[in-house]
Amino acid sequence: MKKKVLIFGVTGQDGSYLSEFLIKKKYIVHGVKRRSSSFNTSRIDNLYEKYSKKGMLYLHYGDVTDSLNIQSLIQKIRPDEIYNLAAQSHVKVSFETPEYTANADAIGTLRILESIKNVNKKIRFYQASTSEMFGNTKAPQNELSNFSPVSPYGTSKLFSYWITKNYRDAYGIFASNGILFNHESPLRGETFVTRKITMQVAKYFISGKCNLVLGNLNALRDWGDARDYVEGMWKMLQLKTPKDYVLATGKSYSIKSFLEEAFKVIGVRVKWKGKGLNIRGYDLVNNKLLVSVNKKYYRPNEVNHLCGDARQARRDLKWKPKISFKQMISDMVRNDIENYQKT
Ligand code: NAP
Ligand code: G4F
Repeated sequence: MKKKVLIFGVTGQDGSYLSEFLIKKKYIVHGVKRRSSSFNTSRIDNLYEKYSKKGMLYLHYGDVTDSLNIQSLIQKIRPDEIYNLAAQSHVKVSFETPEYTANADAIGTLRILESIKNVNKKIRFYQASTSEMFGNTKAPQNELSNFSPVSPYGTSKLFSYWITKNYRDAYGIFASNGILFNHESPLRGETFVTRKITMQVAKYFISGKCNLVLGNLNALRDWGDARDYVEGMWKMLQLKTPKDYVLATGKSYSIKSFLEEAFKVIGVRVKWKGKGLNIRGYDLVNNKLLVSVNKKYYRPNEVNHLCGDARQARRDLKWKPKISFKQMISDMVRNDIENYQKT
């Protein structure tokens, strides 16, 4: 009998890579997509085309703000494993939609866990926890570091982290938190800083025009590749006993460094002038303006420095990132160039 898996958040970056990974592992994948007035399945359309007719991928309408929907999906599908990747995942947006963010990112997890408790306590559960829960706790951060979130997103995710632990301890459910540091890819959402940068780099390469306007360039992030991280999620659910794990590369870079590296892929070097809100980046060779800063992209609170210590995952899961920072950026830029050429 093939194992069945249910993925909330299947249409997102990680949902797409995880589906592909699990189909290769011979799972039957059921994914939950939201009803939307425009198409929202572009990241999984190719998988759906290839695998739905073979009975390896099914999509269902649903929403983690709807308990009845969650309960009936779990009852109907009877999955062996559930991955909760569904979230309003944009930190800046969480300051503007705090109540919705808490409903989806915090209570959504509780709804799924409560359904698991009611339907079948043997279902294994993965919760997409995040390094944002550490806030400004000193780097490097690991499973023992203090949580101190500084956004509605981080705070909502911390509720989910704790409720996942509570249900594990109280009801014996196999429930694990993956505390994942930033991970990117060619499928990264277009409003996250890395993708925003690589898309503009591609545009500059093709058209000679670039209008990149960013916020804080000095924050440090530990950026890995999503394709490595979905494997770590799966590994967590294959252990004998459930436990929480940090997945990270252990190296962090500023937004400025990411940007310089992305322009290097197309052979452009960036020259910086000015400071703070007046900082600007120019093409070293022709002095064209490439990047400026606008206050509107700053957050009311910032997480300044994330750098993960994933030694526990390396030891127990035999997990380590394979794709380097440079390779990941190169893949993202090249993919955006291809996309740009198609339009
Ligand atoms: P993403 O691309 O933003 O995908 C989020 C997914 O959740 C999308 O499929 C989205 O659907 C869905 N969703 C949003 N609200 C929902 C709701 N109310 N009900 C059902 N589905 C809903 O995020 P990602 O980068 O793949 O990240 C996956 C998960 O890991 C998220 O929970 C995120 O918070 C967490 N995380 C991400 C990172 C990272 O660096 N990528 C790091 C740590 C943790 P639509 O496509 O319809 O919007
Ligand atoms: O790309 P970001 O929006 O990612 P952020 O806030 O680190 O959150 C991502 O990673 C978390 C894990 O640590 C996930 F849980 C979360 O779901 C999401 O995937 O911003 C990264 C940094 C921030 O310091 C931000 O202030 O980039 C800075 N930044 C500067 N200019 C910008 C911009 N961020 C965005 N989105 N857009 C800008 O124009």
